[in-house]
Amino acid sequence: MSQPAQHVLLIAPVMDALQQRLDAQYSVHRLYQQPDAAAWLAENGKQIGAVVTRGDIGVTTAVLENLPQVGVIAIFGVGTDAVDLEYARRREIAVTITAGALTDDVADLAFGLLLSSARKLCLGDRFVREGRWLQESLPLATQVSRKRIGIFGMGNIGRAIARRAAGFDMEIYYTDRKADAALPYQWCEDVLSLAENSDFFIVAVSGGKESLGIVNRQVFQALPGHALVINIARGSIINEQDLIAALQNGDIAGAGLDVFAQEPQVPAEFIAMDNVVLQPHVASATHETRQRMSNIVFENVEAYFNHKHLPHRIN
Ligand code: 8YV
Repeated sequence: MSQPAQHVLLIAPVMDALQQRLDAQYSVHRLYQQPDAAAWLAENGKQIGAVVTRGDIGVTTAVLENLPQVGVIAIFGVGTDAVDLEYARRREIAVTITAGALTDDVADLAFGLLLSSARKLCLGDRFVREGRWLQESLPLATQVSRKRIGIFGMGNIGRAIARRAAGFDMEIYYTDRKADAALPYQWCEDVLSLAENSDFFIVAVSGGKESLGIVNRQVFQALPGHALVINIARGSIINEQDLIAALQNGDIAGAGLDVFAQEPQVPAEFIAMDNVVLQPHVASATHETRQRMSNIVFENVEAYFNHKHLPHRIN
């Protein structure tokens, strides 16, 4: 077997420490810095052995078509929705993710958003900074403990959110493709029945074709009027226009969002609403987790070029 080329194509910037490690070991090409990416690919794509990209960015099939020797797509993240896995399978390109590394951080941020939305933490912070405490009092907030939480998607992250919810003595409901008899939580057969049972509705399902726009007007209407919607998964799962309408009509009471349909663009309607807490897609963005993610990506690229078993391959 011929030695694969030790050239790495970086689709988008990743953590500096990872870029430095890759630069030290391989010939790294940064597609995002090419003024004419198509021309660069046509000329240089043949030498690329490994693609490194982020979960939220992925890599297009059009790019992969220019990489005849590529053997691995190492994703800095867990989302595979921006990679055509079927195409990768046909070409026998391995896909690796940083599974496990970010579960706790994402669950923590889901709870951070839940607490910030319910207890009006951002509003309270602005209230103090603006000196309004001197004249008035902050409107009452919503209790979190012992409420009903509905978790859409019971993968690793959904389960980590449920464990945190148990610490708040919450009643835990979830939906997924099928019930898991080992889980001590109440399964709902679909998103609508989950919504009916949710004071807090958490989107923790994978992005991609199957979940595209699935949290829509019907779901918002099935939620109680006091419900808060939290999304730490993908912007594509929620129909953003329907969410804006539901917030404007008072079908739901608020939202906490880390992800959006067209990042980094955030609809002006969300920015104008005091009952929406916004974050710039940072659920996995802690020093500790990003370091672990970097190590995993590097290990997979290294294993690939050394013809070793890829430790985090998913296909
Ligand atoms: C990252 C993500 O923020 O895991 C994913 O799929 O979207 C996030 O953890 C992203 O991949 C890095 O920018």
